[in-house]
Amino acid sequence: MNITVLSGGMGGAKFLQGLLHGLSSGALAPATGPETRVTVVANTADDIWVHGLKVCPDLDTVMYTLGDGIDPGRGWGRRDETWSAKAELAAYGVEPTWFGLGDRDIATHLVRTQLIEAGYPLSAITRRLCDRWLTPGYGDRLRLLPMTDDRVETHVAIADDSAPSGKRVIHFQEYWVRLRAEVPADALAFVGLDTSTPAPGVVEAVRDADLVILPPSNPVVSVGTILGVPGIRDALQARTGPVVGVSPIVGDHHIRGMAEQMLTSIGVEVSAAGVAGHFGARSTGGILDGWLVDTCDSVLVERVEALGIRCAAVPLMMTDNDATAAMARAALELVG
Ligand code: GDP
Ligand code: FO1
Ligand code: CA
Repeated sequence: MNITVLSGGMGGAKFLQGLLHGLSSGALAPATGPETRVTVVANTADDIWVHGLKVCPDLDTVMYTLGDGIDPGRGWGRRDETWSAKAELAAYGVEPTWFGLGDRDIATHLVRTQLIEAGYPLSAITRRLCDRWLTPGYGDRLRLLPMTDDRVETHVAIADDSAPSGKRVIHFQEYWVRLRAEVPADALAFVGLDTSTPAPGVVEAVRDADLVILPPSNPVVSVGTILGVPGIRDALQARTGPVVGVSPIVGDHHIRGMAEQMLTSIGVEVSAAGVAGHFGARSTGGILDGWLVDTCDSVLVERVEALGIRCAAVPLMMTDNDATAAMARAALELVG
């Protein structure tokens, strides 16, 4: 069985850990064959150039998490990290001081940046990095693809009364890391998205997989950006197999991150049903066949089904791999 997962960073990576655990432990066995392969199409609109290095947060969080190199507390960057280079940069007064690159993490960005400068596309570079992090443990059962090889960046317009227009546009990372998303996002700009093209293998992975899963990732700046790459939504529409999503909103709130602010900035109701409606039913031109909501949102099931999307209320907290694998199993059964 071939499964494709459209993933952001931490939320998507944690879901993938549980899915892969469920596949290897046999917990998902009846629904999936012995030879199940997972393709991850990851968001790259969080990417940022800092200190001359190309940093790809969502690709790296998925890669480090599934390769067991992640710092489990932070959910980004490397475990056993040191920060000497960061301290030296701060000593020089070099900005941005608010975006920390760990010494081990910097090696990843140096390899990526020098391969970009040598003319390699991000998809080939990601494969090269995954040879260290994923191939040993997963072989050809797991593939990590950037949504596009083209440069795409999410930028955020915020109020700034010192600016003539009263607004200022900053990189998503500055909004999230420096401002902790504590100010409203007046508007979002996905720089480069409209002219980007899907990376090699992405259209086939989205169109031809037996199942496509939207994990609990940020529906706007993680999944939304992947859907915004011209050709990916069409590939979903052309599918014969189902598309099932897991709500990242539980009890009308995000679990962490900034999904509430992002949904509000695009006028979508911050609820499991609001996000389902935003993605829409495939039968009405949207992308979903099935949608899982948390048990605390069971009152929303009939509202989601009225949209033409199959819906079930199951425990949706990814507290450990078994809990997450149970979510994956519920997703498979909902649309199986
Ligand atoms: P990314 O969007 O995958 O880069 O990761 P984020 O952490 O930014 O977003 C994860 C999204 O998934 C957020 O909207 C969270 O509310 C949501 N999320 C995080 N943990 C859980 C969980 O255990 N269960 C569910 N249902 N959603 C979660
Ligand atoms: N998040 C922070 O809150 N502070 C940081 O200094 C920071 C640095 C950083 C460096 C590399 C990287 O891959 C991720 C990093 N992140 C940091 C997390 C990043 O903002 C998130 O992973 C996503 O981009 C938001 O979904
Ligand atoms: Ca992200």
